Amino acid sequence: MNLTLKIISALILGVVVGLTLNLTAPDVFTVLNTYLFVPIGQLFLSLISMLVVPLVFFSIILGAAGLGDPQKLGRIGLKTVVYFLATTCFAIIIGLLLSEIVQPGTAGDFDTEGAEFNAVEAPPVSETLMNIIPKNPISAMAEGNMLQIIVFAVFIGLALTALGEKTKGIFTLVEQGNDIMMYLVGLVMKFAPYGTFGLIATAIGSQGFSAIRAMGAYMLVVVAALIIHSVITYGGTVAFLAKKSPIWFFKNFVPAMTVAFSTSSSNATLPVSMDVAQKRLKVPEPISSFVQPLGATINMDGTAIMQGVATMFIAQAYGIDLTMGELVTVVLTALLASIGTAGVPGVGLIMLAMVLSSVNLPVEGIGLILGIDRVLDMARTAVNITGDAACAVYVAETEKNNNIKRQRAEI
Ligand code: DAS
Repeated sequence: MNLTLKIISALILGVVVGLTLNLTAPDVFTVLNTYLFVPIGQLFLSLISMLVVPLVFFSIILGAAGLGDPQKLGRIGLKTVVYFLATTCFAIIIGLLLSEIVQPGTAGDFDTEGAEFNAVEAPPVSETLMNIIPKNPISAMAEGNMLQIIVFAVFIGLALTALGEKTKGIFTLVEQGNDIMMYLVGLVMKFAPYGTFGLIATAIGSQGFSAIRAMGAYMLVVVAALIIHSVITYGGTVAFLAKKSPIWFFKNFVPAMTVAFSTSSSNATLPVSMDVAQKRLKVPEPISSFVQPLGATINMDGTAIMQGVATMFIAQAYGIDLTMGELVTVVLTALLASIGTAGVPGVGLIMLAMVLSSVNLPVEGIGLILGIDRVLDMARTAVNITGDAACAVYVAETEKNNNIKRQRAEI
């Protein structure tokens, strides 16, 4: 059985075991969860998280150097960022429209009196963007500050390109470092089915069927918006911008989506999503190494959808009508919040407080959706990294066409 099938089977088995034990034998679930599910799940999460910083560092250097001249890096950077911003805005609008049609916040009596949430002060996005230049690159790596690591690696990559032959030895070292990281990714991926099973059994089992049932309408709208956005935006990107088959894209990217689903972490999934994009979607390494780490850090369409739907759900639950001006504010702040969201579990919910505050909605309303967020985090993380891969496929295809046009012009 190939790895994809093994991972999907493990995912399904984890859901079935988690739900069944939670419903029929909660005590057995507690024991198995403590001594089996959590340990193997955390072991897998630690193994892939261990590779993220060195892999992003080496691959971004190669990406920036491999793209050659800064002009090409600038062109690809601009294409990538414009795509990220456009698709995130589109994602939020899908979430808002669907919430307006379905009205999930009016689907039941929600205990708004009892709802509470202690908002952790999220760093303002302006601060995040101002801090992207690392004062101390080593501490940026130690803290896992992905934006600062990316910026430092881009500078090194540009320097390697500028210095050319003089730094050939260093370039070779970086290439070998990246090869080592990608080899280790392959090794860790053999453990993915077991890790996926453990993570899913823990997450689904500890959530319980009751939480899933109670938040049915809200979950339905978020999941439906995630699917609509993936099919229309990413399917459309692959079909019309990259002129490839969407079925080919989603079928080949499933292993990465499954790992994202089970880990709920874009950062932790990055080694896998880059490996899958390069080997199965044939995205050239320099483009994959630039687009996907940047996307895992600032491009979170799935999170933006959750933030749009959650804002509408909470407004509806409190009987508050948002004006068109407030809806535009929600789109802008959810866009900024998804840029500021780190690629780790649950951060999207913390950034939601920023979106709610922007339209004076009660932040404690997050208490209504807290219980189900862990499950939804899996689905939105899978969408987050799929958007990065769709962008990489689009950029790779248009760059290939650019090169062909340039070669024809030179003949
Ligand atoms: N789980 C985050 C991620 O890694 C996103 C979120 O919390 O919404 O993409």
